[in-house]
Amino acid sequence: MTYELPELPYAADALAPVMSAETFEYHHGKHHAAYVDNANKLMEGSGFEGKPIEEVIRGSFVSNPGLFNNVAQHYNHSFFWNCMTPNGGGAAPEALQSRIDADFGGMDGFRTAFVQGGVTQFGSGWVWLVLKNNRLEIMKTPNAENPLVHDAHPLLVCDVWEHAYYIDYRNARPKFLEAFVDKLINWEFVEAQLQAAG
Ligand code: MN3
Repeated sequence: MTYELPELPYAADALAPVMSAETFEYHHGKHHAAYVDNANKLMEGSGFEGKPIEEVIRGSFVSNPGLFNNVAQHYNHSFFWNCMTPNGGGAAPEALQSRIDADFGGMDGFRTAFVQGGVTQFGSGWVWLVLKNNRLEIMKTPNAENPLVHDAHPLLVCDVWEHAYYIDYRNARPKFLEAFVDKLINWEFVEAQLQAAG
């Protein structure tokens, strides 16, 4: 078996009430698990066996959409769980904050741009903070797409598929995105991605 469903980096009820245990039961336990199962089935005989996940994602994007969708969704969800922490949000570490100040004019500017990116992603997809051409940018992607196929380094992501927020926020995607920024973001993880990308 190539891929395995990762354990959540916190208890399933640790982010409640911002993100409930019931949401994790379905989102991690059913949706993410299904992407892992499908990725493993589609990997067999694909020619991508044994390759690093980033290479599978970049290599299959055009040539093998079925494999791409499931492997990229496994990558995106694993990344998403790590972007959140109990009592998250608030201030970013100093090095990251200075980049946010330079490229968004401060944390309020980042918050507005990130929420707007997620709100305006029409249909299913993701909103990301990425490093591209040595600048921080907001990137929105449809379905399973991610920054790896757009020559960018992912630093932070929020899932804006309806399954990510419908249990806790019903149709209120903006409220979900605001709560994610204000209360869930694990800025230490985002900072570590910036250092690794730099
Ligand atoms: Mn999802």
